[in-house]
Amino acid sequence: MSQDLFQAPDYYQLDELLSEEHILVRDAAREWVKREVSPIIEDAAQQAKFPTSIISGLAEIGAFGPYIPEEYGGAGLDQISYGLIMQEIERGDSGVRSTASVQSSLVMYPIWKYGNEEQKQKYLPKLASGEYLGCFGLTEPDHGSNPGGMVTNIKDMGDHYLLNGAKMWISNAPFADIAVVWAKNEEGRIKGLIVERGMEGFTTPETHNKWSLRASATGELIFDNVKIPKENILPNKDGLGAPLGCLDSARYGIAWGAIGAAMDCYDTALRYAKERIQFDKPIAATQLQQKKLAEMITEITKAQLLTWRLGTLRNDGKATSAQISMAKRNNVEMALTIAREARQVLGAMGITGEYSIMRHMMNLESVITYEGTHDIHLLITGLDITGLPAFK
Ligand code: TGC
Ligand code: FAD
Repeated sequence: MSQDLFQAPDYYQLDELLSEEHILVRDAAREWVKREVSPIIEDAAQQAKFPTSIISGLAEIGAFGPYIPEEYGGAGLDQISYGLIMQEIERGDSGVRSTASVQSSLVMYPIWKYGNEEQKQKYLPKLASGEYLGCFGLTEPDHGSNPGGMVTNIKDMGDHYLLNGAKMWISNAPFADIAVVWAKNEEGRIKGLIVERGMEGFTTPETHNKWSLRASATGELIFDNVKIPKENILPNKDGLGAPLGCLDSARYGIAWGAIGAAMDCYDTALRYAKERIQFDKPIAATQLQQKKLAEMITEITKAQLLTWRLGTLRNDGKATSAQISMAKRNNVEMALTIAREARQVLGAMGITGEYSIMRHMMNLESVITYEGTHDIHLLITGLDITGLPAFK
């Protein structure tokens, strides 16, 4: 990729809504992305390799457990800082943000919220420092949008559980040290458990040939009579609400992250349009390109306001799951639309790896599918405003 010249748009002076700490955290993440992610990310995506060299940097900017208390190795930040970190990382690449989201909201969060003190002490500091990487196994080959139908199961064998089943489409699976896995017990109740790499019967084959999130590793989790020690069960919450609670936190981070991808596409397209001369004038001087750019900044600004407000609601413990769904759905669609428009502003150059836009566009095709598809989030809003579930 050519030099990272990113300048963040702030059309409504939203920085005035941020505290000094928010700006410090955001700027540190922004600088780190420019320095450590932008120079290597295109290559990593082209080669379909997760860039392991950035793991310690992610830990240093607080991307692993931003809101987890410091006593467990987290950064102890608020929800706005968490969101801003996700925004800046996804400005670099959605796949890198995925790794941070999974580690923070889908692995550290359930251990913090549903684990006992021993589990928190054993795993959280190592996850915060990046010594351990984790993954989250909810989706199965036959149960994606409907995780409540899962067939992965545990059987009580007295001194341990026996785990059988398979999970699919799992971010970080191929190299994760631990997996937070959701499985049904003999009564059909969903339980969370920590599966460690090296346990006999546990394998994590990689999923190849993706056109999206190529810098993030995706794989399966296969459990063939895996013996799970009883102390690896998360004791403090069960039922489908337990994994869905983790998803609230991750979906919130994605709502911010998508703004980052959109800002990068807009900024790239604006700069290109001002520099590219056709018919003896910059294409930015044409009404058609101005329409695209003006609509992009309008949608980014609306998403920034929506998401900032959601962050303040989360800081006050007042955000609902349905409000989070609305923001995830709106912002990812907004980012994808902007990526497609921005790609066109660059003409043929837009399809090359010289610019980040096409990579963002392809990444966002996963982001609009995972953590609840675009349709599912619409149905969650529909349920919230009518009281009538339309899933089944
Ligand atoms: P339903 O009957 O509505 O609910 C079952 C129980 O869960 C509770 N609940 C929630 N709790 C916390 N947070 C939420 N967001 C919740 N939504 C529901 C609910 O109150 C109930 O509790 P209880 O005590 O009464 O049992 O469940 P349903 O089976 O009808 O399904 C509802 C639906 C479709 C909304 C849900 O299944 C859903 O969200 N499906 C989408 C699945 C999904 O998002 N999968 C994501 C997998 S992980 C992933 O994609 C990671 S990608 C990471 C990356 O790389 O960044
Ligand atoms: P399906 O559920 O089969 O849906 C197919 C289509 O049907 C979609 O358009 C959907 O919107 C629509 N649909 C489904 N139900 C309804 C309905 N009731 N009404 C109307 N339309 C409906 N999962 C994890 O557990 N952990 C991970 O780390 C993880 N990482 C991922 C990484 C990547 C790159 C990808 C692509 C996925 C990842 N996932 C992960 C899985 C992801 O959460 C699922 O793909 C997603 O929840 C959708 O499930 P599905 O793909 O089985 O689609």
